[in-house]
Amino acid sequence: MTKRTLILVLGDQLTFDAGALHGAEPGRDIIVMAEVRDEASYVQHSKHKIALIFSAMRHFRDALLARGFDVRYFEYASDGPASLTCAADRVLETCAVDDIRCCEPGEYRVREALLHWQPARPLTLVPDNRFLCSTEAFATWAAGRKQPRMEYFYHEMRKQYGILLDAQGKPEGGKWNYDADNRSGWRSQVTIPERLEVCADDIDVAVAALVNQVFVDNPGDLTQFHYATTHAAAEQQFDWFIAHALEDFGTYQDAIAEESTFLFHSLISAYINIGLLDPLAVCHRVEQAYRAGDCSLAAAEGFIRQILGWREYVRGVYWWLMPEYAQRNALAATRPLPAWFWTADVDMQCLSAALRQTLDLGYAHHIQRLMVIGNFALLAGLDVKAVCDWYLAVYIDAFEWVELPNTLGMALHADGGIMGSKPYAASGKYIKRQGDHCKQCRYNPDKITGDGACPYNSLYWRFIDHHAPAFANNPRMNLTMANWGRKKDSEKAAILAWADQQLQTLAPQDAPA
Ligand code: FAD
Ligand code: DLZ
Repeated sequence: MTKRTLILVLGDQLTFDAGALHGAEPGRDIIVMAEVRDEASYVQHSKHKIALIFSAMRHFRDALLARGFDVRYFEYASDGPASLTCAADRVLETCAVDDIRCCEPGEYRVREALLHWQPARPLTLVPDNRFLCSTEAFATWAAGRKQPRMEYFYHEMRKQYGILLDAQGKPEGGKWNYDADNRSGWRSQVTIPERLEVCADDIDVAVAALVNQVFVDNPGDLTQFHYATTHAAAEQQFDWFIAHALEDFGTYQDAIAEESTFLFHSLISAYINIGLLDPLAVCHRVEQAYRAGDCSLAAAEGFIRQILGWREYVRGVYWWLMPEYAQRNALAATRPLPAWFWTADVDMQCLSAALRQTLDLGYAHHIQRLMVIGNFALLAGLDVKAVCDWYLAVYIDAFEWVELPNTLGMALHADGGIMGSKPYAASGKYIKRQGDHCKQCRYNPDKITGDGACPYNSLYWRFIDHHAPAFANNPRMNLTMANWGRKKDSEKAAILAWADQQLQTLAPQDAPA
């Protein structure tokens, strides 16, 4: 007789293609899904994230039911199971099954919980086949490399999946990377297309009411919830992106604009992360658009690199180095997180805008996360753990496997240089060049010290000065170090004193943690 299996489906594994559902049979196997307190409150998640996950879970439950599956679903309730394992235990009490199956969780924390669980039946964790590089393959690739850089990993992935290759198996157009074409600052005369509306259904409305009631103090304004919660609606959003935004995605990938929250970004990270879109299918669609002449090679390559390259790479780094990775703090950054990270009440226009949209919508694009918010945290030496916890909480797409390497590694350079060969540190000049926030700002990006000087400037030089020993042997920092070295001692002293004063105002050392 074939075995009857309890299949535990987590809130970010919402796809029929998930390994745990392979071979699952309606009428025989039992599927368990649960909205639980532990997952909803291990950080103070954005209301958008909880709403997206609960609503997408309920829609997926209905899709499973429509295929005839026996689904035991726990909607969020005060007397409901507190954890995923408690939910499964409750079902095990009343249902006779032979074994339990679950897809490998995305986060180390949840994997540990499952491995320490002692269920009534044997548990098998199956690999998460949605990722294009297995954790083992990544560890093998990275082991023994002095510098396991994303770029080389990405070349391997392009070859392995045959994406954007020419007939000889060489990179399409002769180059692997067209980043040099993708760094334009914002030009305000460019027209930004209007986004495709998402229509909320009864499930979305019920979930929003629940989230507003239970998670009332969490960040996020659900009157501005515009996310797709089904596979079909996520596909529509992605279709819209291909037709209306992909062509300009590359050019303005690094831009920051006062007048646009989303620019030409795809907004699909959360959909891919929870299973509403498939990463390989997304890459194939973008390649098709290029081959059909609908977008430039630079746009297609720039987009595919983010998914086939960066997304897989950060996941590889996470599982390769956890749990030790989460403890890293290579630049000994310990300053408390300022309270305005939770209110956006700060005068720097770029920072305030990025924080405002983050807190309201659960979204900021990559350059806002990296070069505006992350850059401030890096220059100010904010506590690594506090910053990582904040990023994990506020973004709709945040799961530790992707959030941690991006925040701790890429933004804060706290991993000692795995995610980046040099820190992503920049002065106000970079922000001025990439966007138009400075025009509205009370600070002047061309001034380093004195009233009205943009704080990023003095903080940048303070950062360079403080970490000079750490960067002394880094050839990519030579120019910056030499520029600092050429300044007169009196000028250096004035910059450092001004920076300390700025820090004391913006991020007091004695602020409550
Ligand atoms: P687009 O700009 O349209 O990019 C397309 C897709 O590429 C994204 O949807 C995403 O799937 C992928 N992608 C792009 N860059 C990265 C990257 N560095 N790492 C992984 N995938 C990438 N992404 C998350 O999904 N979750 C996070 O919690 C997260 N935290 C971040 C924290 C920091 C400090 C930084 C610098 C980046 C973080 N990112 C995170 C990566 C990236 O910023 C987001 O994926 C992106 O902004 C999501 O918006 P989008 O879908 O419009 O992306
Ligand atoms: C993020 C999240 C939230 C907010 N709530 C739930 C939940 O109630 N039930 C669930 O199964 N999953 C939830 N998730 C996603 C999990 O936290 C996610 O599966 C882990 O972070 C592992 O990646």
